[in-house]
Amino acid sequence: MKKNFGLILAVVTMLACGIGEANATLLQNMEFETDLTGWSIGVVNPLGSWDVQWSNEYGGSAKMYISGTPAQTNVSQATQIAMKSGDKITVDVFHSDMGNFSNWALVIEPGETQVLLYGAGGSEGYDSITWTAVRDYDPGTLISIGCAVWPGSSTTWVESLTYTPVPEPATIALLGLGGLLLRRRKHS
Ligand SMILES: [Ca+2]
Repeated sequence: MKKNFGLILAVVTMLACGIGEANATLLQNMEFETDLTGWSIGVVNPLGSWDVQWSNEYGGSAKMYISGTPAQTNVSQATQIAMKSGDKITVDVFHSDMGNFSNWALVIEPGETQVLLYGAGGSEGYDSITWTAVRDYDPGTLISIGCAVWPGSSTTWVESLTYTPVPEPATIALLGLGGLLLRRRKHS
C-alpha cells in the first residue's frame, strides 16, 4: 500500500508539472538564442538613429543601439496565449552607460498605462525588471522592450524574457492532493 501512495504521488506531481509547462509559450524566442525570430524591430516615433540586430553576446541577445537628440527604438511581439492577473514577465538586459536622460522599458500593450521603466540614467551594467499583470490579457497583447536617450547614445542588449504564470487552480488542486497523500503516507 505504501508503494502505491508513492506511485500516485509521482503521477500527481508529473501531471501538475505538465499543466505548468503547457502555459510556458507566451512568446516565440524569449531567449534570443540564435536570431530575432518572432520579434519586430521598430520605433514609436522616428527619432534619431537606431540599429537593432541579433548579437551572440550575453547568451544571445537583441542588441539595440540608439543615438540622437532624442533617439529611441524597440523590439516587440504579440502574445500567443492569454495572460492572467498575477502572471509575471521578467526582462534581463545589459546596457552601456546611459548618461543623464535615458532609460530602457518594458511596455505592455502600448496605449494603456502598463509601462515599466528602468533607469533614468545609470552606469554600464546588468539590469532586471519584473512586471506583474494586474488584470487578464487576451492573446495578441503587444509586449515591447525599448530604449531611449535624450540626448546621447546608448546600447542595450536584451538577454531574455522569462514568463512565470500564476499556478492554475487545477495545478494547485493537484499539488494539494499530492501534499495530502504525503501526509497520509507519513501517518500510515
Ligand atoms: Ca539570451
